[in-house]
Amino acid sequence: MTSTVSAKPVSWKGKGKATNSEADFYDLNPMITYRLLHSRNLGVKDPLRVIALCDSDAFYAACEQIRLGIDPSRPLVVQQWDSLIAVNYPARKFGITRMEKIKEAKKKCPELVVVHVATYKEGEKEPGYWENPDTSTHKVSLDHYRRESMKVIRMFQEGLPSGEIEKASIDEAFIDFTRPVREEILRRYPYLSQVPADAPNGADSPLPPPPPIMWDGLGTVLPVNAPSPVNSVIAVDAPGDQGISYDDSEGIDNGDDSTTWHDVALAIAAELMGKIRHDIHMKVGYTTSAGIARNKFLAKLTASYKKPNSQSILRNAAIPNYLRPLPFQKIRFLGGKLGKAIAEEYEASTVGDLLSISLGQLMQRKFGEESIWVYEILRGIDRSEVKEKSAVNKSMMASKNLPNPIMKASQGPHWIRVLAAELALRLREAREEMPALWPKTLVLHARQSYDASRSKQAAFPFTRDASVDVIASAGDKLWKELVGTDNSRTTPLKITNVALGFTGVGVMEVGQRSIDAFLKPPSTSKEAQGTDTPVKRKRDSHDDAQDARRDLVRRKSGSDGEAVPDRATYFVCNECGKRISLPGDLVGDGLEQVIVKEALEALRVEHTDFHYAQELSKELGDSVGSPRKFRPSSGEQTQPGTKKRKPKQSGGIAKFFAAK
Ligand code: DCP
Ligand code: CA
Repeated sequence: MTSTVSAKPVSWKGKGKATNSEADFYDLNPMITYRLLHSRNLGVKDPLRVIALCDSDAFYAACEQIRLGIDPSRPLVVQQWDSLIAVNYPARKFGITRMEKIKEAKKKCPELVVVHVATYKEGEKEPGYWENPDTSTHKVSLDHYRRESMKVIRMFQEGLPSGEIEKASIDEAFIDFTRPVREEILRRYPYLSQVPADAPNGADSPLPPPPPIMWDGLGTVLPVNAPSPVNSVIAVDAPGDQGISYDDSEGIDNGDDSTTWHDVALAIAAELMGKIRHDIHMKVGYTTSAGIARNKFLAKLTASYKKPNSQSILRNAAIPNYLRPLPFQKIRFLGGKLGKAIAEEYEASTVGDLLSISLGQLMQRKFGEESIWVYEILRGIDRSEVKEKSAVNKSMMASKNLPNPIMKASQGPHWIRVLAAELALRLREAREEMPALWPKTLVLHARQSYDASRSKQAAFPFTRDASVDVIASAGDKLWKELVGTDNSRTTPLKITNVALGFTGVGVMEVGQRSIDAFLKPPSTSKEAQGTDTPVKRKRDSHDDAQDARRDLVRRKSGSDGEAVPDRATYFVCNECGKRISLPGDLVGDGLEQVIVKEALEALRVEHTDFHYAQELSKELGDSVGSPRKFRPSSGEQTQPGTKKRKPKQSGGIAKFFAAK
């Protein structure tokens, strides 16, 4: 990696000089002390916070261009029915925009490559690129784009193991560079790691002045003084929809001497971002555009400054001139009623128009609790965190708007099958990442004309084989409950949307996994074939996590005490000395050893949880939770005369017993 900032040690003579005297923007150059630099968990208050928003260029169009191996310089659009949903940059040169009709686009560019988005059709397990797909029989599939999106996200994760990444949409993600950048600053400028002996206020002294920055090759640095181009400003919430004007300030240091340590942080983040973007382009083929600034709001705003295949950097000093001309109703959450009310109240249209309104004035009006957020966002302050979203999708929904509404109940199963195919594929793919994923509930929504949607849901069968057939038949049952049958209905039908989805998609616990294996008949269970020798499968991260948990369980409730035979159906708890056994119906002949072992592990986990809960309960005292609330799993051999309580239902082996 090339160094963009001189590593020359600088003598200590710094002071937190304010480079921007703009009273409206009061926090552009906070004093950065040794204490702040050395603190680790400042979170959103970190004065060296650096966030990027990285967005793929003309994403669906790029996905199709790469899938089909088409030259990227050829104009290409992605079609959904008779509209365009993505237009690549060569096609944009012909003036083609999204939401245009195919006919108009072809008139503008006769050599235009038009790809219709993949669709599901009934009877097919996978979506395909069919000839003449029809909205009355087919359903759009975004699966390919989701898969490609995951490839890009994985490249972010590989490129930045210590940074936080939040997927913001199918083709964009926020990256929190604060931590890796701080590590890099301390590595490049080792003199910052110690508070100098002559520092007047010890650790609370400001850092010495930063070294000069060579911005060349790092991206477009937004100008500090010149007003920003109006077009790029407009494209806040809809990058790419507007015409884009290019600013050629690449590599310019804006001729001012106001370089700050935050600028150094931005420059390092720009290096890291540039490298990741380059790798994405080389390895998976997508070009991206990024914005780099001090928070999410500004990073997003900056990302659309110059596209495609570019990155733009918003220095704190450039914030005022970038924000002032921005029509504030383009800011997310200020586009609706709130923005309209503010516009009317103050006869204002740009951010600049509102800067003279004090926080007190905002609060006195009707903007109440939102006043602080409004006041701060207008000054480029955004405290929202970059939060990694759980890898587990809590729900998966497949939905279809019906241009030809369903008029008879018997037409439902056709669409349910189409939606089931999408769900089956999505679950299968999610399980490639996380094998133990299991949807707890299947839900069916149906919207009748313009009424609100109605829904029915049911527990989803506990099976690994979530095939189209299994999902569709569960969906059909829900349909009958929700809509009835042709014979049972007395009121006419006009269903304009059907959606089928999984909710509560989570990772099975150890116990649940074994239950899954139990539920498979031995003849169809791969793992159960060949009775004694477990079939080897590829290890995955889930296995590692499980191993770690098992180690912990072994240490706590371990089988290290009494020697337990290899084919044992019990273990002896180190903590209470009790022998904990699998119930009789699980230990009969014919059950494969690997399954028994898993069930035993599940029992062990639950038993340890019991002890843990008991300890916790003792520590917290009865006011919080009585130890009586917790009990060992039903596997414990109860003393004669002891009243047997119901096993806890939360998970582990108990769930299995409950399900039996
Ligand atoms: N998309 C869609 N319908 C919309 C907006 C977007 O189907 N109204 C899809 C197609 C886009 C993808 O989402 O390719 C990403 O949306 P973007 O707004 O990021 O647009 P692009 O990536 O196509 O273009 P840009 O380069 O301007 O980001
Ligand atoms: Ca995009």
